Amino acid sequence: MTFPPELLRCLVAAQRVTVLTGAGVSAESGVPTFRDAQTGLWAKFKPEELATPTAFRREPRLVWEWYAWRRQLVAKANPNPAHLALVEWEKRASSFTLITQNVDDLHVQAGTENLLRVHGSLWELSCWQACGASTWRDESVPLQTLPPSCPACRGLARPGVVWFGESLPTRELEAAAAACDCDVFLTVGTSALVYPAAGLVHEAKRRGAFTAELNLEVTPASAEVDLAIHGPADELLPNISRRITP
Ligand code: BV8
Ligand code: ZN
Repeated sequence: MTFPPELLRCLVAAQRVTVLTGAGVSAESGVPTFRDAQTGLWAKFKPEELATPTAFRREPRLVWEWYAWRRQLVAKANPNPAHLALVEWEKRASSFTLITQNVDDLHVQAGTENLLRVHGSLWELSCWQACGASTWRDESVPLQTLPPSCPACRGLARPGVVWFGESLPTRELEAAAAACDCDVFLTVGTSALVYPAAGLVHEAKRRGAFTAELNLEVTPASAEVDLAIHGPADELLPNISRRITP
């Protein structure tokens, strides 16, 4: 697999590298991407319809059954060469920030350190009643009770993810915006449809970064980036990482 010399030159020279990942990075781990996740029982639902506060308010049990189904899928998944290549790259880069839209925590499992999870995690929960209890981690599969309760007030718990129509966590969003000040911004395995995450690559380009997209298909970002390479992330990323690390 060959890469345009300009890409390798920019990556080798880059002091500050920022990478944005989406569901395509976890596809090879067996985690269905967000848009093709709906199989079997879930085929009749659209993710955008289930991943909302309105759906949860109306049918908390149904929404929790969807998340419980995704948790048991992700529980069987392991990081793939794409996740591991990003861990190696972080070790060698002067400054490296990984922004992920994924809620599967596979970047955490792989060992990425400077990670911004802008859409939360399937393995975290918070109190729907907002009793003040802080977010807690629960990796049990299956969950003890469905829907689960808040350990502090015994009220309804909710998945620790960001739903459509909800604002992204301020700390992560501000850090992600700051990471647009970089030499190279790479967007990997995302349909580039969901904002504000999808806007980051444009912000990085506006601030002078060399921008590249690694994705299986053309996306709305493809025409905007300096370089769009189409192929599987679990092949492209290890290949790039090998070529740029001494
Ligand atoms: C916000 C967590 C401010 C949950 C997710 C109306 C009202 C309110 C807001 C809006 C509105 N209209 C628009 C908006 C904004 C909205 C938005 O962007 N909507 C889109 C659909 C138009 N955004 C929001 O609501 C955000 N909040 O704006 O707050 C606000 C507040 C109040 C009121 C107004 C505004 C919140 C967005 C976060 C939503 N939560 N996830 C959960 O997971 O259950 S988003 C969800 O989709 C995923 O987390 C993922 O992050 C995101 C994008 O999906 P991708 O990761 O890109 O996956 P996808 O399947 O789409 O694509 C995979 C790609 O990989 C494909 O291109 C494929 O070709 C490629 N691929 C596959 N295999 C491989 C591969 N590539 C390489 N290698 C492979 N092997
Ligand atoms: Zn509570």
